[in-house]
Amino acid sequence: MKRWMLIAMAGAALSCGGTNSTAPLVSAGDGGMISDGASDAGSNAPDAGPTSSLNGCTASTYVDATAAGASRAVAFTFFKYSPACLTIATGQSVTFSGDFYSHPLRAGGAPSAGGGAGPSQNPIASMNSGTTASFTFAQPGIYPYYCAAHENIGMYGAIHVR
Ligand SMILES: [Cu+2]
Repeated sequence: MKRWMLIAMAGAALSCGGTNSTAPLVSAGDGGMISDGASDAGSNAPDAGPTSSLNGCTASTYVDATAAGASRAVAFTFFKYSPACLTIATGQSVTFSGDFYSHPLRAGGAPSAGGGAGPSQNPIASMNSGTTASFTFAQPGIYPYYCAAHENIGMYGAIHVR
């Protein structure tokens, strides 16, 4: 029994070394941790970003705000967020600025865009008053949000945390 286990462990170590010599076990992009609908664990290809539309946001519409000096602000006025689709890094915060009374903020998929709750740990809080709110995103994922008053005319977006 003991000898068998030693042999099995040696075999596992050998096969692991063989894999590492040709390609990393984990993607260089995001380690397969981003909830983008396409698992890439074990792939050496860089992550292409979100592959499916969520609240109108797709890989090509996210604005990259991961740089240290980038503005991570979402402004909203008449029936739209700008930028509606924002990419940040884990641990960064996003500030929403506008009139929450006229544009009540909600976390989740807009009903008119297919709905869905998004990640359960979505830090975006419901806002019904005030003019500014900041939320910190501690986990990778895609966090949808929308305006309760105008989601039916396209007022929604998502924060992509990588
Ligand atoms: Cu609105």
